[in-house]
Amino acid sequence: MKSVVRRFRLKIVLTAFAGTFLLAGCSSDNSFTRMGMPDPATVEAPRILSLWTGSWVAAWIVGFFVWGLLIWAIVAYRRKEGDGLPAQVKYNVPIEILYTIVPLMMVMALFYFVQRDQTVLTSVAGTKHSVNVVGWRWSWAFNYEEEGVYDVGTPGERPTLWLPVDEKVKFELTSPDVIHGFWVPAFLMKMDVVPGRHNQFAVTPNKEGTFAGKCTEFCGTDHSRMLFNVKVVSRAEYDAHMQDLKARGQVGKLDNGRSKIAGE
Ligand SMILES: [Cu+2]
Repeated sequence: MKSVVRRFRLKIVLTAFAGTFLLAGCSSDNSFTRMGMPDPATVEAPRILSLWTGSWVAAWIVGFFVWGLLIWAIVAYRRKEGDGLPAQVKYNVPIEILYTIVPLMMVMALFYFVQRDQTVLTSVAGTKHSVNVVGWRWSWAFNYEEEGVYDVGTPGERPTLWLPVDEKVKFELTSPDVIHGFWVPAFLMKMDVVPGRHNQFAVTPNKEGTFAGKCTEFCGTDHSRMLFNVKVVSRAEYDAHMQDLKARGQVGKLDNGRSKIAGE
C-alpha cells in the first residue's frame, strides 16, 4: 500500500514538472530560452539578458552540485541494519573554512558582474535627449525636457511615453509623494522613483512599436492602476507628436500630474 502511494506521489511530481516545462515552452514569443525575459527592445537590453541567463546557469550548476552531494550522502550513508550512532564530529576547521570561503567567492563573482553591468547601464553619457518621468499616486507624467512639453494622459486613458527610435534617451525619475518603480519590461530595466532623489538611467530603444509599462513598487490603493504605454516611433513621428502636445497647450513641466487629471 505504501509503495502505491509513493508511486502515485512520484507521478504527480513528474507530471507537474513536465507540465511546467511544456507550458513555459508554449509561450508565443518563446521567452523560455530567455528564462522568462521579454524580447529585448533596446541596445542595452542584451547585456541585462546575459547577466540574467548567466546567473541562472551559474545557479543551476551550483544547484545540481549541491543536490548531487545531498543525494550521494543520503544514499551512501543511509542507516543500515546493525548500525549504531555514527561518529560525532565537531570543530572541523578545514570544512568550516571551506563553507565560508566558497559562498563568499560566489557572492563576489555575482557582485563583480552586477557592478560591471550596472556601471554601463546607469551611464547617461552620449544621450540625445531626456525625459523627466514623474511617478505620483497614481499615474505617470512625462516631461520632455528639450521640447518643454508634458504629457499625463487623459482621465480614463493611460499616459503614453513617446520615444524616437535609435536615440539614446536619459530618464530622470522623480516623485512628489511615495516610492514608485518605473518599469518597461521590454527594456529589461527598471528603477525606483524615490521622492527627494533624482535617479537616472539611459536606454537606446531600437525597435519601433508599442510597449507596456507599469509601477513596480507597491505604492498604495491604486498602485495596480499605474499603467502606461511606451511608443517607439521614427524621429519625424516623434517631432510631430511634440508639436501636437504644444498645440494642445501642454507646455511647461509638471511636478505632479494630479491637478491635470479630473477626478483625482
Ligand atoms: Cu506607484
